[in-house]
Amino acid sequence: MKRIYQVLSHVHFAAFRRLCGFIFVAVATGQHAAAVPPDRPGQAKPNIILIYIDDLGYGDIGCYGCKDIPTPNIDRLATEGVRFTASYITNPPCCPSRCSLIMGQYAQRFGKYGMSRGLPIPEDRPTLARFLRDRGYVTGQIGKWDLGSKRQGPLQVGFTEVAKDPPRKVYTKKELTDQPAGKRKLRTSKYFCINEAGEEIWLTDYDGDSMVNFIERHKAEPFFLYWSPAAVHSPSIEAPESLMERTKAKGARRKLAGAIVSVDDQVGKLLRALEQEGLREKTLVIFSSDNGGNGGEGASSKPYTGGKGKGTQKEGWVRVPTIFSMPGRLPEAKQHDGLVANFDFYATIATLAGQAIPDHCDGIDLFPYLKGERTGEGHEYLFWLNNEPGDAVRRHLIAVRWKNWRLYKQHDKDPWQLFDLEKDPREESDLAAEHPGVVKQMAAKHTAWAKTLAPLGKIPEIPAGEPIIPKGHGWAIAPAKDSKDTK
Ligand SMILES: [Ca+2]
Repeated sequence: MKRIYQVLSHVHFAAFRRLCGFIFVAVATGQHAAAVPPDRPGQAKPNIILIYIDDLGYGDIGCYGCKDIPTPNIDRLATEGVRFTASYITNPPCCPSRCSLIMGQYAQRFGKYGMSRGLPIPEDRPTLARFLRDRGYVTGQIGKWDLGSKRQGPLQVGFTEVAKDPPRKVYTKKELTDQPAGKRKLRTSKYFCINEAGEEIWLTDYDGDSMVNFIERHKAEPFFLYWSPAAVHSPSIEAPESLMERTKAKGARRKLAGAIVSVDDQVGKLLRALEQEGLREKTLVIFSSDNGGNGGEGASSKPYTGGKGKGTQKEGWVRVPTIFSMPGRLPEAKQHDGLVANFDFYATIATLAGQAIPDHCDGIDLFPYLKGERTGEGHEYLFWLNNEPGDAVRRHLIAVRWKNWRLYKQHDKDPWQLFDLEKDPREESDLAAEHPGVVKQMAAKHTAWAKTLAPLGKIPEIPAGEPIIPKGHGWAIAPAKDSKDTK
C-alpha cells in the first residue's frame, strides 16, 4: 500500500509540476493550452545517466529471473521503472554495439557491419554526447570506450569530461606463481587499480566513486553521464572472495557472479548520490548491456540460448537486459514487451531533453510507449546483417525480428531458419518449412532494408596518437567547444 501511495505521489507531483509549467507558458504566450507540449526548451533539462555493461547476459540479474546472484539495486531500478523484455543489440559485439548506441542508428548506415575496430564513426552527424553538449549539457564518460577510429576518443566526439584511466596493480612474481596452474592472472591486473591515495581498489568500485564525484560536481546543471565499465567482461578471475561469497553461484560462474555483484553495488552508490542531491526524479537512469553474456564465464541467457563465444547465431547474443527508471516521469514496476533497439536510447534522450530527434536517427522516442500513451510496436521489424569479410565467421549473422518470429541464417547461401520465440525461446524447432509465407515476407523486408545501407567501410591506417582515454587520476577536460553543431 505504501508503495502504491509512493507511486501515486510521484505521479501526482510530476503532473502538478507539469501543470504549473503548462499554465505559466500558456499565460505568458497567450497560446491555447493544448498547443503547449510539456518539457520543451526553456524548462529544466532532465539529467541522463546511461549505464552500459560489457557482456551482461539476459538471465544474470534478479529482475530477469536470476536466482543465484543478488542484484538488489539493479532490481530496484526495475521496481522504480520499466523493465524491457525485448531489448536488442542490432550490431553486436562490443565495438559496433557502442557505435550504434552513440550514433543512434544501425551502424551499417556508416559501413560498420561486423567488429571493424578502428573504423571512424561519422562526423557529419552528431554523436549523442555532441548532440547534448551542444544543447547545454555537461557530458561525462567513465570506463571502456572501444568506439570509432584511433583518434576518436570521448573528448574528440562530444564528451566534455572523461575519467582518466587509473594505473593497474602489477602482480609480483610470487603472487603469480602462488596461483593454481591454469588459473594464472595477468602480470598487470585488469580489475585491480591503484587509487589516488596509492591503495588497491577494484576497478568497478573506483568507477562508481567517479560517478558520484561527477554527480556532486555537476548537480546544479544538466548532465549526461555515460558509464561503460570494463565489467563484467572476461576474465573475471580476479574477483575477490568478498564479492563471490555474497552469491550462491557455483563453479566457473562464481567469478562472473562476483563481478556482477560489484556492478550492482555501484548502481546502489549512484542511486544514493542522486537521492542525496535531490536529483532522482530529475534523472533518467538507463541500464543495459552491450551484447549477450559469455557462456565461457558461466553467463546465462535464460530463457533463451546462446550468447558470446558459442551461440552467436542465437537469441542470447543479441537480446539484453534493459531498464529505464525515472520516478514521476515513467511508470514504475512495469514491463515493456515491444521490440526495442539500443539506438532508441538516442532518440528517447533527445526528446526528453526537449529536442527534435535528428534526421539520421533510426530510433524512436520510447516514452509514449512506456507511459502507455501509444500502443503497438514502435519498431515493427528489427534487422541484423554481419557478413563482413575479415570478421570472425562465428559472428556472421543475417536476421529479422517480427512479432513472435525470429528469422535467421549465418551466411547468404544458407537456408533461412524460423523460430517462434514465444513458444520456443530456446530455438529448437525450425518452422521455416511450415510457414513459407512468413519466411518470404520477413526475408523481403530484410532485402529492402539492406538496400538502404552504406557499403562496407574501410578502416583507415591511422597511427595511434595519445591514448584515447588519458591515463592517471581525476578527469580530463575537453578543450573549449570547437565544432559546435547547430543542426
Ligand atoms: Ca561486449
